Amino acid sequence: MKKNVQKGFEYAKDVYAQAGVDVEKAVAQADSIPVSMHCWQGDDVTGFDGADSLTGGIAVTGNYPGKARNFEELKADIKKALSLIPGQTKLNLHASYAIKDGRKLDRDQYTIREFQPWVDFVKDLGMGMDFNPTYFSHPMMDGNLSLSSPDEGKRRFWVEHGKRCREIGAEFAKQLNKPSVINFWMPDGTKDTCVNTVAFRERMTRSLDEIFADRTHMDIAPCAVESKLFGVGVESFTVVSHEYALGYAIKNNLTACLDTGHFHPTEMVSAKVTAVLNFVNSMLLHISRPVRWDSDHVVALDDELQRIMDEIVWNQLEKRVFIGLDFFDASINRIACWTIGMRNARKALLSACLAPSNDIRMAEAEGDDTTRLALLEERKTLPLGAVWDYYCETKGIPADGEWLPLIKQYEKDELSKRN
Ligand code: RNT
Ligand code: ZN
Repeated sequence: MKKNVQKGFEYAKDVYAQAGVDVEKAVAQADSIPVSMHCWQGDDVTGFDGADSLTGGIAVTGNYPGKARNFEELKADIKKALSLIPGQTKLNLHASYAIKDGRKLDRDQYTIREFQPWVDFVKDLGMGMDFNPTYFSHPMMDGNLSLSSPDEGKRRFWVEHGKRCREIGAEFAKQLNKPSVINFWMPDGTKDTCVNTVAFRERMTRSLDEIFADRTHMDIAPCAVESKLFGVGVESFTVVSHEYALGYAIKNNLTACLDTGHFHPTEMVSAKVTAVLNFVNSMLLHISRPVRWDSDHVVALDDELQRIMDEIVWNQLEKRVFIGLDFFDASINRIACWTIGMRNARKALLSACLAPSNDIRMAEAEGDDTTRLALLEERKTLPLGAVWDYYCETKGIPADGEWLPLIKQYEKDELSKRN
């Protein structure tokens, strides 16, 4: 342990003790909350199953050198990022990252075989794995339609894909002994005004009902439905809007997925957490950073991230809210993207655990809103950084200021050799 880190920690422990907070307990709590790291930041959502372009109304911008081109490179990059991220991490995989090894089979035929190499990879690292059917970047997409396509052949293809993904996710959970959340996001919608919105939603509902009719493994592989406001080229009508997704999840006892980039600019997901949890047992978060639109910038340690983590931790919702990240930035080093975003999520969790939340809540209960505001404000400058550095060091993870040179070195040794 470096001397200044130890000294900083002793000071921080003192300051927090004065605020009535047990630092060791808070660190252990923050460390144990899982955060799911999305595989798709590493290769700009390209995947391995043959897509030549990204469709579905999502977009990656930038052309920073060194993008992972295959399974080996993506694994190496993920491992590098993980060596710089403390805490319980899961890997969040998309079905388009199937390892086919030359076998000719399509998304409606995938089985655990195409993902066993991924399971082996995360098992070695002691991690769990979440999963996503991939309803984009594929020739069977009907434009931007999948499960709501009027083309019955295409609709059936995507229903089968959903069913296969549920089987695969359940297998992840069994082999890894940790729940696997399976998230369904469909980009379905129209560029211009849609007049028979009912027909699209009826087909979507029929498809989802077919996929979720079989209720087996819902305990170990809970399924989530992700809502969205609009996409690029899907501006006028989104089939799985927020009301649709939430309604479907409530009615069918599924998990509700809220992506922080999928709402109107002044709408905050932090304000929705305890509202939504009145009606569903669990929710999934896709934490992103929307800049003016669903831009998927790297997650920053901003007020909204902190508010989300405060809501979860202060209301003891850790077991009901699955936390995942969802962003893709190709304009800067991609491994730094993972590292910065994941470390920020964990910092916000740590800050939530370290805050004197009991006193804040007590002030509120007593109607002392003055004290509530004073404590909320003072909490912002408590010595979080000193505890963070100490936490990283005890986990064998580089403290702030120390991880970036390691990424720069990796860029020189590995990434610069890819072109
Ligand atoms: C798209 C959704 C979705 C995707 C990933 C790749 O707007 O947020 O979650 O980002 O599935
Ligand atoms: Zn998302």
